[in-house]
Amino acid sequence: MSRVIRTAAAQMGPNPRDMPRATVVARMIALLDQAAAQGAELVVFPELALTSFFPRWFLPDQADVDAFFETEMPNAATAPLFARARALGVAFSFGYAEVLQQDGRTCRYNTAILVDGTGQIVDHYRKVHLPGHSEHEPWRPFQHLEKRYFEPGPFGFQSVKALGGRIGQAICNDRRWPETYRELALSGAEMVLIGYNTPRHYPPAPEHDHLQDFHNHLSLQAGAYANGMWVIGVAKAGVEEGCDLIGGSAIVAPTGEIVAQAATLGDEVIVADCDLDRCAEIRANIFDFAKHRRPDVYTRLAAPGIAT
Ligand code: CDV
Repeated sequence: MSRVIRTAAAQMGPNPRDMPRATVVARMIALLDQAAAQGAELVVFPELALTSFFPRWFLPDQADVDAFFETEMPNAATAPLFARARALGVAFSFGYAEVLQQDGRTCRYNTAILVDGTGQIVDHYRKVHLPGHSEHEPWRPFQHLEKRYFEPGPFGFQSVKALGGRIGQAICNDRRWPETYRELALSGAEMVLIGYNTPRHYPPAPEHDHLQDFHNHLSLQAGAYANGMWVIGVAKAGVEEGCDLIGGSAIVAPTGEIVAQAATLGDEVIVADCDLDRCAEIRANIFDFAKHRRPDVYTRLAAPGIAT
């Protein structure tokens, strides 16, 4: 039986702060339709797809922060996306800011969900690696307050059975960490979906600004190759509220090769046939985990300490 998933990366252009969710969702439906017309069975949208990337602002009033969060999913704003995808029988994933009550307290996560072709949410991932800072730093041209507005996802990385294979998710900064891919691969993931919002300017190390596109693909390609799995990287791109976000959405094969890449910084669909059986090209050979991996000597990897 074929295990080819025709997969679309649905890159999105900027979401201005005052763009209503209904308008954003209408753009997502247009991208979904384009992808489905090309035969896609899975459409992957970016991190925090429904709103502007609000961690760039210091918002002293919690009500202003909460306006960017979703209290339930699906909800009135996203119901049309769920309905269209279900009618088309297409699976999809997207990121959003999630607030929920857990163990008697309010928790806020940077979340991504995977929805299967019947409209069921089959995976709920909460971002583990939150970049940035938690206090207002006025010296920056823009803030990166993920550590203020979210708490880290407590559940780590796991893949789920979906679309005839095993699919995992990660979000933006997670893609720079080798542990993300290895944890997912060890859970059996054959494909990893990763949305991102990456400013071209990195205030703490501006000398690396010219490397942002390189580091993006370096991370996605290395993660795919060293773990023998498909990686779908999807940007929210372009100039969003004066902040320049990189594009470069890419579908990466288990060999580390980019097989499709976005050419613009706006709403754009790219499609590739992702054969999950191609994972074996790597996993049955150079990265045959059972044969060659040496967890017995990787003792520092899961330990909290860092040698000084
Ligand atoms: N949304 C992100 O996680 N962005 C980070 C930036 C701050 C470096 C990233 O790793 O792309």
